[in-house]
Amino acid sequence: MYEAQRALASPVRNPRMATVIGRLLGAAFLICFGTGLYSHFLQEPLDWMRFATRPEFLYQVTQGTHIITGIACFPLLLAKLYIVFPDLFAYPPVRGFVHFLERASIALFVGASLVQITIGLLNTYQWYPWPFPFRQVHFALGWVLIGLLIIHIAVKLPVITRYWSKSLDEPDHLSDAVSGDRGSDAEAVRLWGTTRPNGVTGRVLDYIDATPRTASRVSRRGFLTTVGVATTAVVGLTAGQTFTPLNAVNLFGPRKKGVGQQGVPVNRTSEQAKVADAAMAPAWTLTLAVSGTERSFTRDELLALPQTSVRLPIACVEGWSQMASWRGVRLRDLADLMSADPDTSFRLISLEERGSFSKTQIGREYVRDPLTLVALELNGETLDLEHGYPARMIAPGRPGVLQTKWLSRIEAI
Ligand SMILES: Nc1nc2c(c(=O)[nH]1)N[C@H]1C(S)=C(S)[C@@H](COP(=O)(O)O)O[C@H]1N2
Ligand SMILES: [Mo]
Repeated sequence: MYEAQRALASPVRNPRMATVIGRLLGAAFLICFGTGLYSHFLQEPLDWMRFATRPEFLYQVTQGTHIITGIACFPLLLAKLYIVFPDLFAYPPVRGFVHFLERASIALFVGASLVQITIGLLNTYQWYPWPFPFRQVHFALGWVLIGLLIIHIAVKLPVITRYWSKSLDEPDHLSDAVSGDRGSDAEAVRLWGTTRPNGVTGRVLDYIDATPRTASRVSRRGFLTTVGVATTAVVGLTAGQTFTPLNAVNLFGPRKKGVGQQGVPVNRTSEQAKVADAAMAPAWTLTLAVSGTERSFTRDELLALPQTSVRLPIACVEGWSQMASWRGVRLRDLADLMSADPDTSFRLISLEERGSFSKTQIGREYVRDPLTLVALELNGETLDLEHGYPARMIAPGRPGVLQTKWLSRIEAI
């Protein structure tokens, strides 16, 4: 055990570096968790919840951030694992109950985070090589991870506070030990290292034996640069699917801006949704149902109502988004035509018969918003079948999954 640790000693494997990377990782986790919760509750709101409809690109930003911070976790988590890897061989493996809890929670934390970011990434490619429902598991794991993160931070608080604000160039415990400060050496061992069976301090002294100070500083910087470059690369080469300025270097993002019918990517096609016949049928109507009264509108009748033009993005939970121009009838006007109460929320029903997004709900804050349309046109043309012809929902700040395509019925709830 001790030999294994000795062989793995490296200038980047120290508590200061673990704190530096841990801080970045913790920040990425928290942002990812917060934006993920927001996305979750947009899709499954609790009764009392109301959501902001401005800025209209809000979800584009929050979900883009969710995917970007999730992707950033890959290099950061790998870096962190690299730094603390020798701890796997700590001797004795378990020093008591608290130590056992600490090690078990970290093992769970590492395992769960790897699963979490991997299924999240695969989801952005719409690849589901597992037998469980993605969204529920991703949501539950998010809570598990936050719980374990809190335990981890609590356990490591002494190390974190000791190394929080030290610059990499400042002498730290390890170099203090070089200069013969046995007190802080012992403290560093208590906080981080292990003790040899004969009582001589283990890792810290090893590390000192192995690495002259100047060399260690260079390779710490080198390590941070590598992690920085790797993180910038994975983020920079996918973020173009959300942030237009990076579109040209969007190599890994599953969707490209402007690629697809009418310049907008398509998520679920009419073929996958099996709606082509019903959508193209001349007999199509959109039925509105409010407190017992029903009224059906043909597409021509909808076109004869006052039309509004808006610019709103499609912002998919998978991270890609695309701004577009839409034209159609305000949902608010249709609700007023049906004399719906201003507090009414609606259920949107698609021609699509199966599929988790064939029925969605739209809260009153969106119904009353002047930008919320039953869209009939996209980017100056009749809405393409793939984008939801004859009519689809488009509302500010809503996730793409709730922008129901191929509408057939809108009912008050
Ligand atoms: N009926 C129906 N509407 C739907 C979907 C669907 O599967 N069925 N997918 C949604 C998703 S996940 C997104 S991101 C947007 C994409 O719209 P677009 O294909 O026009 O870009 O449509 C939404 N509307
Ligand atoms: Mo989506």
